[in-house]
Amino acid sequence: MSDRFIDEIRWSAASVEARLGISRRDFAKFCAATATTLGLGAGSDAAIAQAVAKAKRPSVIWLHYQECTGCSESMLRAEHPTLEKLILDVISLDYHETLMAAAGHQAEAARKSAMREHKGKYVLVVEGAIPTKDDGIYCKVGGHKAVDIVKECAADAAAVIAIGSCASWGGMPSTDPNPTGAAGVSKVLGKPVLSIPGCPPNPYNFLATVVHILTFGKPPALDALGRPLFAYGRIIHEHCERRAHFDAGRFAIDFGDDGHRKGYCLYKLGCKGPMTYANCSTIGFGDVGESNWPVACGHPCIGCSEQGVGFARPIHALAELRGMMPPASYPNVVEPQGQVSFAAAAALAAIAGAAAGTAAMLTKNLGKGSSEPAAQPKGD
Ligand code: FSX
Ligand code: SF4
Ligand code: F3S
Repeated sequence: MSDRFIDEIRWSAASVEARLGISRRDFAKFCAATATTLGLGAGSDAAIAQAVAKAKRPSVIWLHYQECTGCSESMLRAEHPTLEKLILDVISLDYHETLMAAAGHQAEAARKSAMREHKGKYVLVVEGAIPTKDDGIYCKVGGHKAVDIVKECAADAAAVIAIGSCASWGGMPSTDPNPTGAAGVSKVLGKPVLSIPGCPPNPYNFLATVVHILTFGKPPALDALGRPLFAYGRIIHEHCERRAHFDAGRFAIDFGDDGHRKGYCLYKLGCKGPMTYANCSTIGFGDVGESNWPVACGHPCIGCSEQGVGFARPIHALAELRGMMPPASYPNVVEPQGQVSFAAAAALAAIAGAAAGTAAMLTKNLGKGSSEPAAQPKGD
């Protein structure tokens, strides 16, 4: 931990303990973990500490439409800090239909008042898809159509965050034939928005994004779909703990078979990790320890965060590999003792430019026979 960070923690100790209600140690751990999640360099934990301890809490208006509230549930399972801490200390959650005590006219008044008082400064979070078919008639809150409320709230927001796959690109409600014309926020607004897809999304990706905005006054680097690159920059298959089994050609074929019990690759059970951009394997879910994500639990990834994959392709259909086939032509990594394979010898021979001679030399030097008939040097 950097000296600057320790000074920062000491300096803001009173503020942290009094305002956040968590110990300095827990606060330091939260800042360091967030900096790591964001992939930031040395010293950024100090910047995060300062921003979270001192920054004025941004007003957040959180809207819900076609969804299962799994995004909010996912947030409730976050422990560093808990959602309670997030609500009370890091952000000012002024409107959230599921969590707020107010109802009816009082709830509407809370939304209007937050929009008025924090005009141009509040963060709008949208959870759930928005029905657009038949002029958006299929979802109303307080007598107003979802599509109209989203546009109204987005007009004066400092930032718009689509949380979950439903809000990002339509998600499950947009599954063919999509009877309500369910669409994501960016489609409804006609402009890109910051998106945290996943069904549900990982709460730390949302937390880290909010903390980045608090700390640096701008969102983290995004891809063309508005997804933070720190979380969605690589496909799951690139950093999956079962990847070695994929490369070695070891697969589970049926649930509960020997390969499944041994933790082999789930590709042949339909895993969509090779088509899905997310950090599920590296960040885990729910604070129950490492390796808590679908593939680690023994179920193939269904691509819940990826448009065109999740809810669009049959769960157990094979994923497209796009140029990543398990290598079938490599020499074995471990040869049976006393044997040198024809493939290994031929590979070395090709490098030396003298296949037959090198194969013969190899077997001679090792003093061991080849398992395949090697070309013999021409004799008389
Ligand atoms: Fe549910 Fe959220 Fe899925 Fe959708 O997460 S977990 S259906 S992405 O909007 O509540
Ligand atoms: Fe992991 Fe799925 Fe790729 Fe196999 S196919 S290595 S289980 S992401
Ligand atoms: Fe979803 Fe696949 Fe991650 S199913 S939670 S994107 S492992």
